[in-house]
Amino acid sequence: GPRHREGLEDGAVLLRGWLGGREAAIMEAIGDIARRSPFRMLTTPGGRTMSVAMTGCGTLGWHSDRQGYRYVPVDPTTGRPWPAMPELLSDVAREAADEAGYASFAPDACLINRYAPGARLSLHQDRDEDALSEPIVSLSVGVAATFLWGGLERSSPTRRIRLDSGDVVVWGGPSRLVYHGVAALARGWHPLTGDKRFNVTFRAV
Ligand code: AKG
Repeated sequence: GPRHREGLEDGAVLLRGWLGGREAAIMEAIGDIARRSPFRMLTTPGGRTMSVAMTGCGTLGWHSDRQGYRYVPVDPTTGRPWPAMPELLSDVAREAADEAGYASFAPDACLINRYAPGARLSLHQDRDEDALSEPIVSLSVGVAATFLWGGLERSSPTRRIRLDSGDVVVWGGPSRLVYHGVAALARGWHPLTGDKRFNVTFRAV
């Protein structure tokens, strides 16, 4: 659909339809990355298997295991560096950040989340980065999801926001540490992704 922008709160915006027809090229870029660093289900520090499958790109990748959450320069699954961040992805991230008021965003890490029906991401803060002055940029491709947008406390009230394919959310500044998550993915169908949803989150670490 057409692009339009919705303020979520101070420092956070939802750019509806921002990808504007670039979803197929983004899915190709994700496919190239996943051929080199496959999707995997990580273990939380508490020993649970996450329902979202993940991979990444850039000079650092996010990893979780019994030792905790952290960024690592080598993919533990392959023993090789993470695939480089494709220019298409860094361009989309920089342009969206710019539109949201965060100039010259230069992410080091992309985290790629793949949701099958029923997969969910519980409420959390993104706080494994040192660069808390830089925003998070998060794009959606495929089946629509319900984004949970809370506040600065885990107990803050949570809004439910529908994210469609092509939408981008940017949060930073006063909203950088807002708790957020994704409700269990409903059954759906999208021509590019089948019954799945892909999310790419860009971070300066
Ligand atoms: C994260 O990767 O920290 C997310 O919260 C992903 C959000 C999404 O899938 O829309």
